[in-house]
Amino acid sequence: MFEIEVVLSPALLHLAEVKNRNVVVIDILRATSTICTAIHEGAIAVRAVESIDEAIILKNHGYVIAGERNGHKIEGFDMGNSPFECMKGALTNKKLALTTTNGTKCITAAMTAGASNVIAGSFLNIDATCEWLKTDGRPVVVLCAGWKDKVNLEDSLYAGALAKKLLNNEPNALDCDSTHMVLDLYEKAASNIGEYLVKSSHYQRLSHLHHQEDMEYCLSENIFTTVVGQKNVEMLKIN
Ligand code: 3SL
Repeated sequence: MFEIEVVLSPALLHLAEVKNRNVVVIDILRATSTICTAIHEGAIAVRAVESIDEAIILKNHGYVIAGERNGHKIEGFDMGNSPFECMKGALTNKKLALTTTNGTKCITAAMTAGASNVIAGSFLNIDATCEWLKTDGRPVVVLCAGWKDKVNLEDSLYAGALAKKLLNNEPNALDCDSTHMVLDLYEKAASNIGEYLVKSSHYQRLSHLHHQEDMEYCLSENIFTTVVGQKNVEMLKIN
């Protein structure tokens, strides 16, 4: 039986056992989907940083800098947080420094908490990520980035999808109520996640900012098999 704990908000991370575990950080819309896409599209590494100032320092060390606050591209940055900006050779053989409202903070929090590996979760590579975690075999903590410490639907749904795959559809012996919750939620929404998410607050926020195409892309399953995890302070291709 695979050991798995879902942390529904970064505000709850201090309650989870993280040491010697693999932590999958999820910010489906859009940070971790963008990170996976950047690496898949040929970026050498993505450095997730918390502050705008840290990113600006990295620009002076040759990084392309990207980021958003509340969904808006940061003024003066090379890119926002759209996965499409990472495509068509934009990052080939380049290093990206990314700072976002929620997702990149969770990556640094998971690293600081002493995770064995920090993995970027996305629907885009969910099966490959699941296989990597099963092969590694360590217990898994799924950390949902949410929105400013609040729980959100899209990260919870991915947590449910991943838990279902990791548990081979056999959750009965599971001793974690948050994991049961996301499994039930996923069951309800799985037939059409995009439609289910229309009511969610971040879907609404990104719709107003005209990011529908990004959302459609971020909810696509298994369009590549690149698995992305942290080595030292950077996220890299790990398979
Ligand atoms: O909060 C985050 O990390 C972002 O992914 C939010 S946004 O989709 O870019 O607005």
